[in-house]
Amino acid sequence: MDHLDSGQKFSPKQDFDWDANAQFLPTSDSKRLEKKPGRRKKVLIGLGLLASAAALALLTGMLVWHFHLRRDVRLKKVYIGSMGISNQPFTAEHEDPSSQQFRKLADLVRQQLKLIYSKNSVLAKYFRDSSVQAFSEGDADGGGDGVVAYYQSEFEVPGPQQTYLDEAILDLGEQTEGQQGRQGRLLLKPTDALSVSSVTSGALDPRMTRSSMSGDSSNIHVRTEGRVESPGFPDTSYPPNIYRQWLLRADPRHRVRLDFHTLILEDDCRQDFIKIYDSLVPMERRALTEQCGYPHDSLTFLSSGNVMLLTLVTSEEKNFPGFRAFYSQVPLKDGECGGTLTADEGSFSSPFFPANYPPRTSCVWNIEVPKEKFLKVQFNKFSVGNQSNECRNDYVEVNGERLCGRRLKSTVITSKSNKMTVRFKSDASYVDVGFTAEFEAFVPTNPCPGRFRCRNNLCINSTLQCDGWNDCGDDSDEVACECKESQFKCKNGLCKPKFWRCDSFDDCGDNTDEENCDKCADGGFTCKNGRCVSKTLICDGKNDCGDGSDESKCERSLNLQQCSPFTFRCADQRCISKMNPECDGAADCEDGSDEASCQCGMRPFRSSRIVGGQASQVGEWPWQVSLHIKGVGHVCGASVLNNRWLLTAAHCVQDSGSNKYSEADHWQAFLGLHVQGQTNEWMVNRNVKRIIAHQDYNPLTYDNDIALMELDDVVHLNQYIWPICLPSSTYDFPAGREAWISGWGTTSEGGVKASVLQKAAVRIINSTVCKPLMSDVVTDRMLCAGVLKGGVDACQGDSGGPLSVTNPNGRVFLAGVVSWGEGCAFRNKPGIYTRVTKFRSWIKERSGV
Ligand code: 4AZ
Repeated sequence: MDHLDSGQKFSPKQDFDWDANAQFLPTSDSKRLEKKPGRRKKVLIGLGLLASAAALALLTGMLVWHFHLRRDVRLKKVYIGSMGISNQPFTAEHEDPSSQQFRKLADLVRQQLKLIYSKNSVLAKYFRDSSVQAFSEGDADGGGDGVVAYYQSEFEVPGPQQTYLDEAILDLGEQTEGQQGRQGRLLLKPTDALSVSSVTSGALDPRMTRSSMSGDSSNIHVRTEGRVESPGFPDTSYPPNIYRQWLLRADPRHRVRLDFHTLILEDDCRQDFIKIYDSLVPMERRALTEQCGYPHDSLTFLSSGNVMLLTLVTSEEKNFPGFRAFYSQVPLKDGECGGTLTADEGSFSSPFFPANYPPRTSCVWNIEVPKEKFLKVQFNKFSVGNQSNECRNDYVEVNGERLCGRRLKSTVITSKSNKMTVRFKSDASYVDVGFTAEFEAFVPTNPCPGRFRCRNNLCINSTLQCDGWNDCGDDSDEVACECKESQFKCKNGLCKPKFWRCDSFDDCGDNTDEENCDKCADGGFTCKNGRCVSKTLICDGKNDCGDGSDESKCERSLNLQQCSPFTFRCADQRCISKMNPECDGAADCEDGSDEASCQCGMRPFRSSRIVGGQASQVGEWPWQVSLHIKGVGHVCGASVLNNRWLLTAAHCVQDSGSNKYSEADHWQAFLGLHVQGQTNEWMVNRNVKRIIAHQDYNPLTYDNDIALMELDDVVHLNQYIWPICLPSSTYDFPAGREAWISGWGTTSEGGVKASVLQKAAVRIINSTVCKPLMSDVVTDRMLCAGVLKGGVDACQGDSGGPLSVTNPNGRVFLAGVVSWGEGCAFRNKPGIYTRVTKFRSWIKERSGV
């Protein structure tokens, strides 16, 4: 950048320097001036005039520079676009930029662009040159056959005129886009041959134009399936400062399909991101998605036509593993979505669900049932565009009412006739997962035969009415209820089970179930041992309760005179009053031991079945292990503690009849595994050298259900194999805290085991709430977690696996080991886990970890 361009001349700093110069009089003069006042006046006047003249000259210079010279400082602006050409056939040679056909057509396109720009005074004045980047088969929307040209045009514009140029380019796109599909709109003299059906143009994403980046692009035909990966994947992180493009083309009348298998980038999209376009140039109007970080939504994308562009931009900052995606093509079919539905019930979904729907798609479902019936449609999953602009981009329309955005609860819409029309429409950019819907005919006088009808028209099992759970989603099954003896009445009138009082959860919705829980009088603190002390004594560094519980949850870490079961003990045996100080990023112990051994619990490179769960991402649970019995397959889960030791459940390693599960050589541990039976580059398996089940494990009660496994050889830790943090014996996992279960267990009780690693979110449940639910067989060495409403739980095959809890610092701690439960995912039957804090010293003693 030259000095004029930088504009620094007029920065406040320079003005200040100029003032400072004007003040610098020779110091010797000041004395003389004092002695001779007449002369001093003259000198002052002279100096004043001189200073004014200098200031005037400088000001004039500045104005001349600003209004004349600076005007001529021109900026280079690059715009990209596509042009639909209906009177040129597309041939395979047009894919090859070095072919004669490519160059010939590119020349015509450049001339055509010049002509288009010449008709606009702003564009004509500042236009420099155009180049054609690629051609593809004609846009189906833009007039069938023909060709689409993708180009880049360069302009040089004086700084202040930039916005006019941007507007002119935008108008150009809008003018012609309005006429898309109108064949043969001649913008060039007939002799110049091109018949342009559409022109779309726009500015390049500024993050793609950083001068420090090195660019590269590849042309891929997706007729044969294959994969694209970020450079270095999976062995190394992607390089810094790159701008990589993959131009993907399918056969005529096919779509490009791109499935991401792994995608782990930096969290900040300003630094690193991928962006996918429904085009061969990175035009914002055709952007399908932008992704960074560690996305959890569907990562399958489809183009509207037969091209797609994938781009990767990286910064010089931290670099992450990157991505791997599989490409393929799918034939474009007429009537791909929508249709006439005449059955009494059925279902339909957005095209390609659960993949993201393609752009520029519209579907119409006409549902018609016998005349005497009405219809209702229930949307279960629903994520269609964004809601902020009145459903103008992507939407579902039912009987004229538009729905869009993300809906977490089911939405039911009824019609007052036997017909219903459902339309789905996606625009040209930014796609989403879409929806699934079920429809049902009903007799108007009895919309929910044998079931309860919610206010939102959902039908639920009648037994669910007034049971304390919001089954309708709008609470309508829980209003106007007579509270039963086992229930209490919230202030808002809802009835909730008594055992939910004071469990740290706002079950009422108005928090009245959590009020007046303190046993101590006003101003009193209830110690863990039940004693009452003044609240002013909390965290004062003294053990006022007698059990230390008044000093256990302090913000600051005070060095305590006395240790207690609720305080953290540093390696030097001194105790501190801060809650959960280990690996929280602050050095609390004087000897630093609270932050030692913290190579755990991070999802590497991040700055950042199970019943009722969902598939996890590759590398999301790098401490998850699959324990196989040789010749049988997956039996239990386990967690990585370090490069040699695993932690699992003791009940996994008990002999059962002729099965000698207690013998190490029957086992094989798979680390870094994602899909059962599918190996990958980073997965390793190890034989087991030694099993140490807890000496007090009780096979009848499942008390002390914990075991260590030593691998026969160390593993190399990487982003897919990483230890989870072990909590100290005083670590607190409070009731209500979110925890995650993961495993390959069955996805329903007695069902089949999952092949892709599953995950589900549950919550820690207060032991006093949990014990009566589980017939009081939960011991202090067990921890309850689950979703009391039911539907989410660990199940057979998840045993031994982790219950992972993330601390505020982003580190993941092992709160529990999957142990047992009464069936799986039943209402009011939480999962029971081995409470790991109770075994911290046992683990240390037996394994050294
Ligand atoms: C099992 O059999 C098992 N719902 C594990 C967890 C649960 C039930 C059974 C908890 O491995």
